[in-house]
Order: sequence, then C-alpha cells, then structure tokens
Amino acid sequence: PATAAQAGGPSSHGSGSSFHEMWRDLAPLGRDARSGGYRRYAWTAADADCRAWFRTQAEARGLTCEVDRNGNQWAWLGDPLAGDAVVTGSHLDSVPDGGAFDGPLGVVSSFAALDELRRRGAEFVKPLAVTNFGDEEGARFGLACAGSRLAAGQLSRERAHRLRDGDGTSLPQAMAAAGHDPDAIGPDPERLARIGAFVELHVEQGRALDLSGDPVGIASAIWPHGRWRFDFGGEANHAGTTRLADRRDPMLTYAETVLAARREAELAGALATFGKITVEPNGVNAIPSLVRGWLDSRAADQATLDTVVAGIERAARDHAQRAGIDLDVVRESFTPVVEFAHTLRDEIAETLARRPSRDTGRAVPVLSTGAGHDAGILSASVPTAMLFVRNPTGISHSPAEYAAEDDCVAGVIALADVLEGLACR
Ligand code: HGY
Ligand code: MN
Ligand code: MN
Ligand code: MN
Repeated sequence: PATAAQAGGPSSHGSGSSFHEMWRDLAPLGRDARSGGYRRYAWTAADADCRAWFRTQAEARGLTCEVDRNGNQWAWLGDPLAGDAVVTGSHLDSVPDGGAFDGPLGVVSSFAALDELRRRGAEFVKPLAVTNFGDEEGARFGLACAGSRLAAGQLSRERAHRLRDGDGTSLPQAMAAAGHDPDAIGPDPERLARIGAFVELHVEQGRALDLSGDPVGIASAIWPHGRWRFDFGGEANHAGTTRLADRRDPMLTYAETVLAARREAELAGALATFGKITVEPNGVNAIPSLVRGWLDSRAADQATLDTVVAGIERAARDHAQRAGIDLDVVRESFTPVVEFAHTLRDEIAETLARRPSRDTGRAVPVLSTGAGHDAGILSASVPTAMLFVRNPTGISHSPAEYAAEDDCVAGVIALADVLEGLACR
C-alpha cells in the first residue's frame, strides 16, 4: 500500500487507533494481488468477508447489527424503532479493480467517528446507526445503488429479480447462495421514515479539494447521470475469407459511436464513457454478430445530459443505418440531479465553521460531484448530506485512488463534529 492510510490508517491520533485497526483488517479483503485493486462484488465471497468485518466492528462497539430486507447492514446505538435516527455510513463493495477508499473510507470513518464521540463523552439523545449499503457500485448486476434503491422503492422487486450477472446468475440466485432471502426484498418506507438525517463521508472522486487546499468538503449536489446499453447487430463471418465489402461488422459502428460520444461530450462540457463492452461470438478470427456497449453519461444539468445522449444516439443510428447494422438502445438506469437538503447542509456547514479546518482556517468548501452515491438515492426519502475527504490524485475506481493519513483523520473529526451536532446533547 502506498500510504500509511492504506496500510493501517492514522496511528498517531487518538481517533486514529480504531481507524488504524479497522483499516488493517479490511484492507486485504477482496483485494486482487495482481492489480492491487478490489473485487468486492455483491453477494460474492469477498462481499461476505466485508459483511463479516462490518459485524465484527459493530459487535466490538456493542452496537446491534442487523441486515434489512434488501441486504443492507445497520449497526445501531440506541433503539432502531425510536425514530429520528442519525445514520452515517457508505458501502463496502467495489468496481472491478476499484480503489481502497471508495466506500470503505465512509464506513470506517463512521465507526471511528463514533469512537471519537465516545472519547469526548458525548451524550446521545437520538439513535445512531452506521450502515453498509449493499451493491452500491452495481459492478456485478449492472445497476448502481441496488441496496438503497430497493429500500427507497426506486428499484422494483420484479426488475431486481430480472438482473443477471455476466455468467447468467440472477440476483435472487446470488442472494440465496449468500444466505439472504431474495423474496424478502422490496421497499422499506417504515425503516426510512425512522431516519432523521443520513450523512455519508466519501473520498473525493476528483481534485477540487486538492486544488483548493482543503482536507474536507461538503457536497452541494450530484449531477444527473445514467447508463445506456447500445446493441449493435451485424453478421458473423470468417475473418480470413470475407471481403471487406461483404461485411456487416458491428464493431466498426461501435467504434464510430465511441468517437461520436467523445465529440458530443466535449461540445456540451459533459461526460460520456463507454467503459464496458461484450462481443459475440468474441473470437479472434470471427467477425462479430453482436457488439454491446454501455454508455455512462453525466452532466451538471438535465438539459445538457439530454442533449449529449440524444446526440450520441443520433450519431450511432446514422452510422448504423449507413452500414446496414441493427441498433437497439436501452436506458438501463438513470439518477436525476440530487440537490442535498439545504437545511441539513447549512446546519453541517455551521457546525464545521465553528471548527475551521486546521489547514486553512477558513470555512469548509461546498462542491458538487458527478459520482453517484447512496446518499443521492436516499435524498428522495430522507434529509441527506455528504462530506468529501481530499484525494490528491483525483483518481477513483482505480487502485491509484488515495487519501492521505492526516486527511482521513480530518474527515473523522469533521464527521464526529457533524454527528455530535445532530445526535448529541
Ligand atoms: O457510478 C458512480 O458514480 C458510483 O461510483 N456508483
Ligand atoms: Mn464508486
Ligand atoms: Mn462510492
Ligand atoms: Mn475454421
């Protein structure tokens, strides 16, 4: 691991000892030795190891650990049924070869912030919970934030039961194999109604805090974003005997669409990524019959996103039409813009303003993000807020993702301050 935080986290600070031990126990779970990245996919053995780690942390702190009907883990201090709970946490699953911090930094910091509040002798007047939301990345079944979407009623049981992974294993089969009843899944409005505030700490997936010189920031909004599947249908044939003029090669149209996506995004100041592709029959010496490409597109506002995606689809259809390729475009998921609750956000900003950041002495900056989060999904049902911790590389969804030891501690202290303001006398 490149840094102490990755190896064992801050050990020099009071709040660091718990962070240090948690990080040391979590860091090896689901890590790929070759890439150094994480492969913690929903309902796999690596996910089960992370869930066991979560239970251990909860029990070590005398918290009541439960798994809700959708597989999300909750570690409770106080009565889960009392209502007006202050909840903090994030996710432990990852993208393929993901970084160490995206998700886990939020969960570890939540437990460490609770330890810090206990060290301060804080008196809790509301229930508090630490959460691990299941399948936030959607790496295995293709739908991000599945655990929080199910709880918030934004993913129907029927749709969830239709999800398949790359091997054709269905989500219900995977859940059942991991010991979770797939028939239990569904909206959980009573549970969400008992939450007064949800605060998620997350490593920044960008360089805004690095550029501004701040260790911690507050989220203002999550950009609208979505995932579209482009199916290009052509004609399989022999790579060595078929004249170029006789081909209907969907790979060409896919390639032209990827280039068109970059052009449309640049024109609109938005983001467009084709990061996943499947090819049938996927043989070196066979012209493909089908090329499937997944577009991830995001923009600061809805109108821009609509323009970019429409432009990409139009270009794809033009190229397909000229080449005699069949094209089907399916919107697989979509998250509208999330404006974090102003009252909660302002309350958090005031709390943190009373303890200006050690580094800068000025108020904590507010920034938007293009990355989706469980806090974004839950914001439709619960007042939610997010804190970001500086990531000097700005890199995420990669083993190079990084947060420095002191910034991790600054995040824990800030989260503890926020939770103290929300849940303690
Ligand atoms: O895709 C996202 O923005 C998040 O990391 N799930
Ligand atoms: Mn992520
Ligand atoms: Mn995340
Ligand atoms: Mn042959």
